[in-house]
Amino acid sequence: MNGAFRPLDVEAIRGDFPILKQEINPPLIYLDSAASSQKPNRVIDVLSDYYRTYNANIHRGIYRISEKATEQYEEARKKIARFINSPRACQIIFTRNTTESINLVANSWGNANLRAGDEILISVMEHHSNLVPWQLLAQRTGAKLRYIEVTDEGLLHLEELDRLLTERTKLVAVTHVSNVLGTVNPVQSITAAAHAVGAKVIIDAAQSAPHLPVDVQAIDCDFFAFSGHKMCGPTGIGVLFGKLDLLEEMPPFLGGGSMIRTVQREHSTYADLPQKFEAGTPSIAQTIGLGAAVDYLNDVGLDAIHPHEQELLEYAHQKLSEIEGITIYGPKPRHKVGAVTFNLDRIHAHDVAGILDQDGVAIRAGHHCTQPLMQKFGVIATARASFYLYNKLEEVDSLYEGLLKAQKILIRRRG
Ligand code: C6P
Repeated sequence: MNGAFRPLDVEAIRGDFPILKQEINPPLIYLDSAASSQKPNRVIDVLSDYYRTYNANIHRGIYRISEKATEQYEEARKKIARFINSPRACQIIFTRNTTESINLVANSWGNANLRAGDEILISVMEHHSNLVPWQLLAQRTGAKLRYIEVTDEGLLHLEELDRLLTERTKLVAVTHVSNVLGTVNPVQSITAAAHAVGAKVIIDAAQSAPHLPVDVQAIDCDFFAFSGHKMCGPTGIGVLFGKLDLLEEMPPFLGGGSMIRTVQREHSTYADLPQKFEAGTPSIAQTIGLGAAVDYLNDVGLDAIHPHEQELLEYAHQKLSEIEGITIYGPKPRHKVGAVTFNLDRIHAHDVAGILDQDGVAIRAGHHCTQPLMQKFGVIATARASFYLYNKLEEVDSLYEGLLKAQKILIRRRG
């Protein structure tokens, strides 16, 4: 596969993903990439190559394979910096995942900067990863958590922003793309409005970085967090981007090896960025693997991936809307990326997922780590099909057929 073709050659892409080429019955129809994406050969090969030929710790060994591992690890940092248009590579901090990136900001920047009476503004569509760390921070500091509501259509109530943003607001934490509704939020204008009252902004990009070209300088956010495993990379590697002045003044989050300059019995001094925030042995293979995933996505081209996913979404909306007794949550496809979320009348989402699995169709069912959003829509769970570059229209047909089958089996059984 190479990046020369437009539009996306889905069959060629699928050839890059060995899990999709397995001879199994029924074949795998993977519609759960929002939970974790599949991995192309290029990433799997890079992981294997590291372990087979130059496995060593980094930033310490004065020998060839350690130097190579360090070089590849730091090369991945540069690739990721370019991928999101970070001004400098040292503004890319490697973590385990989005969750850890957000917790890093809450504990380091948050503890140092928030006081009783300050406000943190988040939204009702946040993943628990961009909610619970702020609740904990509010409990530690006496700050107050406030919410941007979600409309019935699944968009943010942005008319409320002027009222919610005041000189008390110290931080705005919003998701770029909702993992449930797929809603794409206007993070650039939210950031500008937050900055106008002096608040800092963190963007949860777990569901945007895999699908949309992102530019942290254009958004002008203060922090930007995402996970490797949702964008063709391995698990165990996440990213936090931060503005240089903020990262420089922030205290360390975790203490230990690699993050220090000098250690005395009573106190220590800390390493420069990014090492100050990378205590202990990092996820070396996974980081190098994420670098390969970024190469892969660049070669295919996010500008080609996005229209393909939109076609899948449009088609899924159209097909699923034909099903009697279905409720689809969230906005029209043009306002979203990646996912379609729904319920069938009188059937629990887990039962829907179970029936689909009999035919090899993998979707996610549950609260998707967004309980306040579920409460807003008055449900305890939904079913969600999510798409990525390797999905094809016929797989939407299989989803559709599977849902009809679920209705037939489960509604008849219940009478
Ligand atoms: N959402 C989903 O199925 P981690 O687990 O740290 O890699 O990502 C957390 C996270 C944060 N924000 C958003 C918007 C997310 O979607 C996720 C992960 C998965 O929707 C697993 S719950």
